[in-house]
Amino acid sequence: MIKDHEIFNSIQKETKRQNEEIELIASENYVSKAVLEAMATVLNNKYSEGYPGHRYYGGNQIIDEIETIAIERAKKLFQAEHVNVQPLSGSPANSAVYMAFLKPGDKVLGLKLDHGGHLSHGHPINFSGILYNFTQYEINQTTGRIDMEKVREIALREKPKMIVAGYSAYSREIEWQKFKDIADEINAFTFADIAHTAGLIAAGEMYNPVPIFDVVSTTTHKTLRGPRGAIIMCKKKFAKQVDKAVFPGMQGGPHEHIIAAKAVGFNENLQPEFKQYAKQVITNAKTMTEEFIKLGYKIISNGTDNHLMVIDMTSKNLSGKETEVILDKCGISVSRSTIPNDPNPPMNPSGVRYGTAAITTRGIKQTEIKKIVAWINTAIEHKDESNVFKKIKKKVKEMCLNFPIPSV
Ligand code: DSN
Repeated sequence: MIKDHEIFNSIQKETKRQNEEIELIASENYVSKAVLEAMATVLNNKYSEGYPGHRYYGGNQIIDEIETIAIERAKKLFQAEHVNVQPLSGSPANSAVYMAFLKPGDKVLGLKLDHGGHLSHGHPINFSGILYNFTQYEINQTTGRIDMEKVREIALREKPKMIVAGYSAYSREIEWQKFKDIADEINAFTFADIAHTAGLIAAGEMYNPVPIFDVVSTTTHKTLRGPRGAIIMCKKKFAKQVDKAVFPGMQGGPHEHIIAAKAVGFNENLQPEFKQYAKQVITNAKTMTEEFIKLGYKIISNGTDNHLMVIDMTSKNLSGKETEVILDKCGISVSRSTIPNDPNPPMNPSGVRYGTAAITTRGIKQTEIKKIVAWINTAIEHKDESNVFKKIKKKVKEMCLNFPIPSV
């Protein structure tokens, strides 16, 4: 029985929008019905501050069971020695990591935001940049890749207490072992934020930093295709300090309905079909970059190893925001993105980030990718013609209805 028609109607409209439009935002995905169902349960009703076997409230026997299953599945998935499944999302997870390993004012080395990093990797307007003394490294302007010699040079000069790797808008493999070797030279902690590529790593399609790095965080809702949340993985010797930083350091009661959904998602990640999915995500992204390159678009690093790419729109005389608005009118969602050394501000940057995690979940493959890129190009070439957008939107809808999102 529907009790709240107003919200129900909005949810129905959003379901229709998601089902009839193309999602190319690199950080989004569609979860299974099983993941959605776990979230909408009575587990929401429970307070369970603490950890399995050590709670500050009664009645947590079953909650302990659920959280332990989530932990064990995540450990198996990433070959992790210790996992904390309670972080509410990516930034809270990262704040707990810093709290566990650093004191305010400590020096940290992270990738600059406009080079593909994340706000929580030391941007001056973020808690990370306010509380800690970040030095930033950059990607090489010519190759579009991280220059490990340069990272080493900065690390040896600055001697940070922690080095952060793992990014939000970087399309290439990361040389985890080289980061670790550099960190060892200066006795620094290694922290990987794999929020974007975790699903591809879990599926064995990208290199895994978990066995190498001291501590690794990831959100669970991007390529990992689980509920909106995060986890922290670390070496056993850091388990206590990480757990203490999450609770009571940063958070109160964990969201056990989300933890149950994380467990359901991890179980899906462990299945052979998920490996196939991850492979196809990368194949689709590679196809997308090839199609864009054929049409004269400039892709940072000239290709991709993962699910995303950043395209510099300056050669098309459009900003990232303008492109985002045009494509929105065609039923295609993308996110504007900075490009390295972007002359424009983050709210109106010069690039667009595209990702294939969500569309691949729908079953979209190379044939459709080629059509999607052609539609994007047509929209951009006819940027002032709303009748062109309407025609594209119709074709987008036709394609989408052949590839329904899960749970519709
Ligand atoms: N908002 C996420 C992204 O789009 O990459 C990162 O926090």
